[in-house]
Amino acid sequence: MAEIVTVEEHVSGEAGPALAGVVGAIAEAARQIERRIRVAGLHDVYGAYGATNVQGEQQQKLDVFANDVMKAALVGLPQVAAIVSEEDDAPVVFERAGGEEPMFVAVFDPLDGSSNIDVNVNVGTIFGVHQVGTEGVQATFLHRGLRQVAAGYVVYGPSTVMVVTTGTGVSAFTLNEDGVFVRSGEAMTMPDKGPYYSTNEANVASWPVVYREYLARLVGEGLDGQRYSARYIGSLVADFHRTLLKGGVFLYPPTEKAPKGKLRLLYEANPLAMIAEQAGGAAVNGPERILGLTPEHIHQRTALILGSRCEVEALQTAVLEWRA
Ligand code: P6P
Repeated sequence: MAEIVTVEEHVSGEAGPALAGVVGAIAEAARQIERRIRVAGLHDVYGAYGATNVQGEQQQKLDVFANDVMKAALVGLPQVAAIVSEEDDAPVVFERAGGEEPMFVAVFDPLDGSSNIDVNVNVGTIFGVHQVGTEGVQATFLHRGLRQVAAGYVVYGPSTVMVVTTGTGVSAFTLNEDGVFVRSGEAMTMPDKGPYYSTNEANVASWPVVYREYLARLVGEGLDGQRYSARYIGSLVADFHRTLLKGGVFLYPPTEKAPKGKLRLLYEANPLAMIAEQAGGAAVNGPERILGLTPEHIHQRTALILGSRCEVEALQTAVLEWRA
């Protein structure tokens, strides 16, 4: 019988009890989100909530539910100083007695890809955790992704899997019949190339030409002898999870509609970039490493190309030469 290690036990062993408490709270929220999603068709939780979020997007009822559940799980932890959510205009700073060491800020997209729920397609929760430094809580919101002390996501699918890193490798935890996230993978590494590219090809005509030429290479002769198939679920967490396990590249380049990129830096790109790098992959915005970007505001968007080192480095090289 394989040893049962929970996500809380694993993180505590890697990074101590305080950070394990934060990741454990996110796991508890994920359990509640999974229970609601699993029977979404039986309750009036499909469809729009009737409001728009700071992103200008129609909030789905489950977006609001997931956001409320994540906040409720984190607000009670003395080591959590504040949170940043895709669904909230501003950070939520908790009144803390102070003196608690260490203190953390959690940033998250509580339910990414939620419009897919109505058609029973995978969705996910994405999170990053930063430690409050001497600069104080407010400065923590604009930390570079390099300073994340933990990052990960939960993909709700045929099974519910939580993938986490605290900076010493990537591990996976599968939600079991008793509602416990049990370790199902450790020291996970991303294949160094192929076989999939993952992008919304309807946007190709509006990409900068260097991205169009790069995609034409993948579709045509391939890269370093690797030929490619297309896979695009339209749910970032699911597209990334496949890329982590099977290899290849996910691309969301700048488009005419989103010239600075569509995906959010703090709570989508940075957490997945940390997982990608910890698994031996890479993540860029085109020319630059995602984790090295300094955010200007909490809902900043970015272009995002991440996955296997071979494909991401080939794209980054092409963009740098194109710009030169
Ligand atoms: P498009 C879902 O709305 C999301 O934020 C990500 O999960 C996904 O990768 C992306 O947008 C899909 O965008 O423009 O291809 O529909």
